[in-house]
Amino acid sequence: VDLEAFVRGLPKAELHLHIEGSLEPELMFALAARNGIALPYPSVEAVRAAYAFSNLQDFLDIYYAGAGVLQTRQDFHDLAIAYFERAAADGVRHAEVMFDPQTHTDRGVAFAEVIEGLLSAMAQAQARLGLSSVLIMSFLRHLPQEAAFATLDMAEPWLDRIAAVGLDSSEVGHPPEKFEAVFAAAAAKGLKRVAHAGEEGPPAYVHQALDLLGVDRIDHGNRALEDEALVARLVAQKITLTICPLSNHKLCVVDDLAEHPIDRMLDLGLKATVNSDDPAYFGGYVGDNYLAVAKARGLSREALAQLARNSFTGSFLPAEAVASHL
Ligand code: ES4
Ligand code: ZN
Repeated sequence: VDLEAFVRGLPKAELHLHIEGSLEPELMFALAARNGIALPYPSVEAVRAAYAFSNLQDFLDIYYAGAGVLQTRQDFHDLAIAYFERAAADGVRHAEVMFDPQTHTDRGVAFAEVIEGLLSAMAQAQARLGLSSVLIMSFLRHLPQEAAFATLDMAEPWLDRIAAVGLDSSEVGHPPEKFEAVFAAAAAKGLKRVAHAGEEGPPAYVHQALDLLGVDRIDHGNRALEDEALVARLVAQKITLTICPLSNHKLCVVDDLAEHPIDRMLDLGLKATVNSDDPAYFGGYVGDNYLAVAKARGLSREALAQLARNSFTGSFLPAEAVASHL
């Protein structure tokens, strides 16, 4: 079989996906029309042309503006079901979906609208596509910790439907230590923890995420490679890294996909996985990410299979479910 069919045929989990980042320009225009919102772009093509980023903040400014078309639970349902259909077509059997409540509640959209729309799409994905999923509620790190606490309070009625909390948005200047107390509160409520660290921020932020936030996984973690002792620690503790090759390229975390360290990470014994991050903005879904990095780095099929296995062993699925996918 050709490489494309091989990648598609690998059962895989997606562990790093911002649902707001799966908003394709076509759906953005459809929702803008449905909700009577004017977009600052004349066409779908003009939106896509604006997706040229030189760093994380460049991207975030456009990403938060795009999310403004999401208003009702139907909008969140439509957004998520479109993602699940694409993911299923790529061989994704399980998805751990991040959402940013503050992006919506701060502009007057009720938390219930956001989460109920996502939950109804998740139930439909399970029933129609056989795709299981869990939610990761992510706090915006450029906002104060008190705002994260307010979000955790809002989520209280749905805590049994939320697997974990996460930490995203502008990394540099907003270290994990800023959120130590709210992560402790989330842990006390039985939630797992993940955090973006070492995407643009230094290795010290990865250490902090482990030491102060008690994370089960690191989102990105690329810059951990700069710190030999940290690599040894991540290997010893079997910490999964959710790597996003096309995102890394589009946000200039790597200059060239041909220099992506994914195979170096595997060779070092790190539990690397391949994910799409914000697929509508970075040029591809999870299958595209496997294929692009496989071609750029000449990855073996064994390496691709290892990455796919790591996605299940690094997931929040119970052990029996993990075993059923391996
Ligand atoms: C994100 Cl790539 C990335 N990094 C940090 N925060 C984010 N939110 C959405 N995508
Ligand atoms: Zn991300």
